[in-house]
Amino acid sequence: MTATETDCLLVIDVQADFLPGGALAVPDGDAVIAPINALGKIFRHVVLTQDWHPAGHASFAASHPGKAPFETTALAYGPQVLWPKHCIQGTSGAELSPGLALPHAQLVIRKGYRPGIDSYSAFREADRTTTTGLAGYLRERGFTRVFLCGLATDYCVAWSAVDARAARFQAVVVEDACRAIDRDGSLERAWGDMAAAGVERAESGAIGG
Ligand code: VGL
Ligand code: ZN
Repeated sequence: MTATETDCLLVIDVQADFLPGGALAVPDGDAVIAPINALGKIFRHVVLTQDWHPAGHASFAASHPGKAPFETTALAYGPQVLWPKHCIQGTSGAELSPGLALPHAQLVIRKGYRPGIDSYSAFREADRTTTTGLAGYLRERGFTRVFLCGLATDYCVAWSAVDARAARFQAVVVEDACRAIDRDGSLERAWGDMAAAGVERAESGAIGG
């Protein structure tokens, strides 16, 4: 696979809270940094996302008395997994990893900033109607394909990839540049959802410039 001028690398949520020692650490999460930096040397166009929640966000278990992290609750838009508090606006846990070597990244899109709505996807919030503006940005820039990497495979990467397809972009998940939370079969389910949506898979070593 060759990266072209109409391809954009989409780096999902490589933030302190998802890395070892963070509030919602993804197992082996820091293993994504080296392959992402290598991809950064291949892709001229890079967009980053940043999970960016206000304190007291509806996706936090602590916002729901009696609920524990990783339980599910019903919100107005449907079922919501409840998480430890993470990626709170302006905190060190929300910062992008200083290990990322992507000085040429062109946009950081923040998501999950509405108090009552989560947003795993970089394109569309969990109510499935509120958009982030990313599809319009990518289209106006002339991109037709996105390559996705980052954290976590089974949540923000998968939902972003599926929504990229819904917005009529080609979507390729770079498997070795992602890591998963993988609880209760979430990773297998996510790969099934992505396959059904027409998301492709690749290894970073198979992508050239
Ligand atoms: C994510 C759970 C909650 C992710 C974000 O980046 O995959 N997962 N917020
Ligand atoms: Zn979050």
